[in-house]
Amino acid sequence: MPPRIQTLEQHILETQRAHPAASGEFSWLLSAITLATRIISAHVRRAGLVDILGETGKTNVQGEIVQKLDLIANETIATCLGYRDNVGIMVSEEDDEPRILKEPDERAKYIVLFDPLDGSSNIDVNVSIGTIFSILQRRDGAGANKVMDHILQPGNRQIAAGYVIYSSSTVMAYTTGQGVHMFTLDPAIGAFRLIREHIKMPAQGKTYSVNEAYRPQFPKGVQEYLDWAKTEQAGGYGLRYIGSLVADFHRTLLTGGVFLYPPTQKAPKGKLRLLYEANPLALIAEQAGGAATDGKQRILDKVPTSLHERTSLVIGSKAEVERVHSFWRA
Ligand code: AHM
Ligand code: MG
Repeated sequence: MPPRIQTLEQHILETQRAHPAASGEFSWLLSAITLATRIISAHVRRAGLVDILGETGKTNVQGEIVQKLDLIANETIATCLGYRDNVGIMVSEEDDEPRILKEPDERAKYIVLFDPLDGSSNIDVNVSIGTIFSILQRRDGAGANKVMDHILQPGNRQIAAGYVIYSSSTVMAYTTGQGVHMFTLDPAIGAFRLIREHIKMPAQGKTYSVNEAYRPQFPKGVQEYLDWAKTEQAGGYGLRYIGSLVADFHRTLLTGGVFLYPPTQKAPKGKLRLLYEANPLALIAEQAGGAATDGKQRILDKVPTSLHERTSLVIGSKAEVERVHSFWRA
């Protein structure tokens, strides 16, 4: 018999079948995300041929320059999710405020948070970029400030998370808390095909990934770790830094090592966003046997206090994260 082709949608349905209480609602929601990322991938592949490269001339709520593809990706995801009646709220890194599709209720129980195009400063130079998503369920007994109560939940309450990397191929990794599974978009059939199930991040790995140009701005302990990594005693670490979180994380997930974005003088709380970047990747890291902290505590235990909250991030192989902490504790 020829080898079996298993698409992402089949994989989700089969995983759900193992849980008789599952209603299929969740796979309906995830199919909106996979559709959106297939559309974004098609745009990315044609960038340069049509007028979608470059800046829009606008800055987002975080003061960052908005690229044309940022906007396309944001609206694509919003449109695809907008047709799913079980999504109550959408929260995007590119939007000032949450988009409330429906007051979350028994039916519209999902809250989807996403970074539509991570690493977008790399778009114009053909470096890998990605989409990151996190899914929460509405919170029972939310208080007066209901919308924010539904959104500002710690990462350990995520019911799913994932990312798509638009690179030499388009790859999606996702978890629903039962391991991490990876799919490659087959352009011939327009579907994500299963390539690896239950991915395990190597327990250690001799790669550190950090924007070392900020070294003088890092806390002393981080500087000491970076000094140690270059010693003979450390045993030959290499540095890899793409400057696209999804790409740096994808490499770390597959080959081990550690990615760091510590606090700097310019970004004393770190640069990366807790809700759309750190939380989803932390869930994936942990599900693959890795670890993720902000230098002080587990990322997944952080209770967010605002929508676009930033955090420092140390993520990767367990032993390497611990090694960083042996030099630095925030
Ligand atoms: P973005 O979401 O606006 O693209 O910003 C996040 C990106 C990450 O992908 C990457 O890890 C980081 O910014 C790079 O920052 P720096 O250029 O300071 O090294
Ligand atoms: Mg980002």
